[in-house]
Amino acid sequence: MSPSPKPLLATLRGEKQQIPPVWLMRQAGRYLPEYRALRAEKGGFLELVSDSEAAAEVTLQPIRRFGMDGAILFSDILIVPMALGQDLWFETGEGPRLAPVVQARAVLEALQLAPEALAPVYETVRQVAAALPAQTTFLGFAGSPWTVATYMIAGQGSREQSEARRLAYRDPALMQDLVDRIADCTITYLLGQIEAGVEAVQLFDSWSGSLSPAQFEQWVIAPTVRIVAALKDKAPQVPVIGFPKGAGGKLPAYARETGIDAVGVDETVDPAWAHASLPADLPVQGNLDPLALIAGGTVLDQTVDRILAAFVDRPHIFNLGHGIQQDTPIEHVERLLARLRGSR
Ligand code: 1CP
Repeated sequence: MSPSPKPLLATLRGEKQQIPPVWLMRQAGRYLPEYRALRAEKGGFLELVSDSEAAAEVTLQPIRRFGMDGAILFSDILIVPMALGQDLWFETGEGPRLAPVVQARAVLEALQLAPEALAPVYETVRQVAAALPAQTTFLGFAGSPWTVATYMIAGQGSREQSEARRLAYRDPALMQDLVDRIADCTITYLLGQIEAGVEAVQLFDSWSGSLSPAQFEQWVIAPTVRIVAALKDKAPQVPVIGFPKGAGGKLPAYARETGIDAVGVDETVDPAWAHASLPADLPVQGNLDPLALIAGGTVLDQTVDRILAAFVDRPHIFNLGHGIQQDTPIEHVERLLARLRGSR
């Protein structure tokens, strides 16, 4: 096998690589000193995201430092609620906050997409696309409707997504309208990213794990089917990665039913089980425990080797099972990459 010009994109299209391409979720962020410096200069996270030149620079930082096979657009899943008119800010040391929370129809009805709010993101995409090395694949992304809804309903990250799950039982029609509205906006947003230059997109469903099987069908699988179909209609050449974190035993149904081109697997899933249970030849992305990366040493090496061995017979994109944490030593990322690149 000769190496592909864009190994990550080729893998997403079903081509197995000798050495799996790699990128890390949240690879642009606070574990990098060059990120912390630029964020301090700009004043905060939202300032960084809305400054296209700075956001493009942050997107490129892990590519320059590590030569990752994929560059992920520097933005956030909460840009969609912001574009729908929900105020978004960051509490220092805590995280994102949204107001007002969506618990009643009147609040939902007041939300309307303001397309100009997404314009800085498309400008970031254009700048990154012009600067990226030829072998690097450019990934756009959005949150999945369920995960975005959990923030819109609770106003912040929430334990077991209780507020959203309660609302889904109490008023399923309201929940459906909210999920539909987020899905419509997500389709527009991802098509905008594609038009501006991303080559593949990932749907982050970070909080799909708290749903019962029937709710998972309704709030995760069904909206994903709709989004993937709409993207395929307009941009059939652009692969879609679905990442239903915490889906566990519901992964095979998700992979079969949604139409996604590749599936992200979190670290709680046994890679050998994933290989045996997922459709043959479906590209799989994952699934190193971010804490094994922090641990480093032989624990890291053994965990990496086990993942490589499990997915050796299918297209595999090496990644973490969830985002990289801010106290991850940079030398451990380097050790991981050396292990992968020397693996075959
Ligand atoms: O510098 C800072 O303080 C901000 C930290 C930060 C960063 C670096 C946030 C706030 N967002 C981001 C960037 C980000 N977020 C990216 C950029 C590209 C990359 O991967 O390098 C991406 C893809 C996301 C996606 C995202 N945002 C998700 C899905 C992935 C995941 O980790 O599960 C989620 C759930 C969010 C919400 C969010 N944004 C930021 C925080 C701290 C959170 C979590 C809040 C919470 O649940 O309490």
